[in-house]
Amino acid sequence: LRVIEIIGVPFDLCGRRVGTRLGPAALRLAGLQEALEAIGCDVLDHGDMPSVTARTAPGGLRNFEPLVSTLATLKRQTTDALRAGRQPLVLGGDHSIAIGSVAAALHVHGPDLAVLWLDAHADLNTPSTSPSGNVHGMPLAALLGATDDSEGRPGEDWRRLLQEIVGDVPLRHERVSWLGLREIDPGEITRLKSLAGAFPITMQDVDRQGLIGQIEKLDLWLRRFNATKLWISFDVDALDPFEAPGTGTAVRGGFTYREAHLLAEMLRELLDEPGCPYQLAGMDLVETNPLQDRHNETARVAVEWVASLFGKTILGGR
Ligand SMILES: [Mn+2]
Repeated sequence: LRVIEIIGVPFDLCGRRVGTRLGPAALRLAGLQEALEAIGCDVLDHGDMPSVTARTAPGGLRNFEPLVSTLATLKRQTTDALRAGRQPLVLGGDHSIAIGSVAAALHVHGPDLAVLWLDAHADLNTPSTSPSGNVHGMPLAALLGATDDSEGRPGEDWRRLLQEIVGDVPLRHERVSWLGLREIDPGEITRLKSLAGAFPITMQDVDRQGLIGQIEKLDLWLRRFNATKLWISFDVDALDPFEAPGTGTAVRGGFTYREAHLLAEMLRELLDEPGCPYQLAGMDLVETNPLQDRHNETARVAVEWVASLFGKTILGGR
C-alpha cells in the first residue's frame, strides 16, 4: 500500500504574482485526498506549513529570508516523510519551494535520484541571468549547484542558498530531464547546453516525434544512467493555458488534457513494470494560482493528473 504524505507550502513570495499561496487549499478543495484514497492510497495530511511574511534585505534577492526559512522547514519535513517510507506530495506555492523538497530527496536517496521537471520553463536561471530576479525561475540551477558571479548581496544570497539548503549532494547533470519546455531565457539555453547528459524534451520534440516516443526515450535515459529514484516536479504551466489558466506564468502551446493523462498513465505503467530500476520518490505540484483561475479548474485538472499518476485508470486496472 502506498502512503502519500501531503505537505502544503503556502509560499508565493518568489513567484511572478501572489496567489499561489492559496494553491494547497485549492488543491484540497478539488478533492486531492479523496481522489487518492479512491484508488487505494493511504494519505496523511498534516495541513500547511506556517506562512511567512514578505521581507527583502536592501540589494538582496527578493524575499530571500522568508524563502530560506521556508525551504529549511520543508526540507526537514520532506526528509522525515521519506525516512518514514512515505511518498511526499508537496503542494505549492511557487516553484522555488522545489529547492527544499528535492534537496531533501537528494539528502535521503543520494546522487542516483533523477528529476523529471514538467514545466514550460527550464528554471535554470541564477541571479545574474534572471530577467525577473524571482527565485521561482532558478530552482534547478540551485539544485545543480550552479555558481553565480554576481557581486555583492545577490551573489552572497545565492551562495548561502547552495550551502544551507542544497548542501553537499547537488543534483548531477545526467539526472535532470525536462518535459514541456517552450519558453527558455538566453542565459538558461547556455546553461542547459553545458549540462552533459541532461535530457531536455521540448514541445517541438513532442510535436515531431510524439509524446509516446519521448516517454519511451525518457525511460531509456533513466535506465542508461542508472537512476534508482525519480522525483517529479510538476509546474502546472506545463499544461496548456486552455486547460490550466490558473497560473502566473501561462505560455501557449502546452500539453492538452489528454496528452497530460497519457503521460501520467505511461509513467505509472513504467514504474509498475516488474524490474523497473527506478522508483517514484515523491513529487511537487506547484504554481497553481486560484486568483488567475476559472472555477478552480486548474486545481481540478491537477488533481485528476495526480490520480492518474498514482494508478487511476478508466476501466480500473489494465
Ligand atoms: Mn517552474
